[in-house]
Amino acid sequence: MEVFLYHTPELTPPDSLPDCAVVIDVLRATSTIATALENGAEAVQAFGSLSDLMAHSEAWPESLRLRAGERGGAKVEGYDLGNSPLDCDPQLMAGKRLFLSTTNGTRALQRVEAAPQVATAALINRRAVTEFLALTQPKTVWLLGSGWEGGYSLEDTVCAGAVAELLAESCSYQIGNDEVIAARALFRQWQGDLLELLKQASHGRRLLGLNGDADIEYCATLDILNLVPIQKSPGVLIKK
Ligand code: 3SL
Repeated sequence: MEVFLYHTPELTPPDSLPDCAVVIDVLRATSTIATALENGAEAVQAFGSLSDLMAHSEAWPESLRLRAGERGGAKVEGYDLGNSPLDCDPQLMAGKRLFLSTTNGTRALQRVEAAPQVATAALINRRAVTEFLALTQPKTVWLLGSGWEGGYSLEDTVCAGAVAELLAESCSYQIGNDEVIAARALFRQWQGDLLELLKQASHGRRLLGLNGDADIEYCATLDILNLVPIQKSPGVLIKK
């Protein structure tokens, strides 16, 4: 297994895909996806654009769907939910399909949706995703950060480092690029205070300004969910 890290979809090699892509958007899309599935959502269907989300979700029975839209950190007007994982409570999620569009995370998913295997990772389900990689041993793995509007995200990098660090404990793998080494070093430096790192990150500060303290605290917690969101058809993620 050879593991690469790309900080944003824009930095991935063009016209290329890995055997397994692991999309990361700690704040907050992949934390929300894992939480929604853990709490009973039938699936999460991700869309880059809000208009596509509206068009596709219209065909789904109203009683079985929830629309979640986020732009710039805020809930999109007229949607059932924004992108807070803490809104994904079991009563609301049970049996529903969550139609989700966010600023960066769902765009990152779109970039790799044609890969043979697509999963999502966040700090909250880091161990489950790592065990999945160690078990399935894909030949090439991309850890793909979502970033923010084409730029670097500290919180996605530390999560990639957390996966890469734990993976090294359970199997040997080849390091595909320098980004993996840097991410592991970042995780080693901050593993004792991930909450503080997330609060210092630029998107963490943006969310703090939007009263997102509780979300950040939740998203900074390692290994609390034991599931891997896996793509079953393009853009549609289910619980593994
Ligand atoms: O960019 C994204 O995809 C979102 O996760 C951003 S936010 O945390 O909902 O603001």
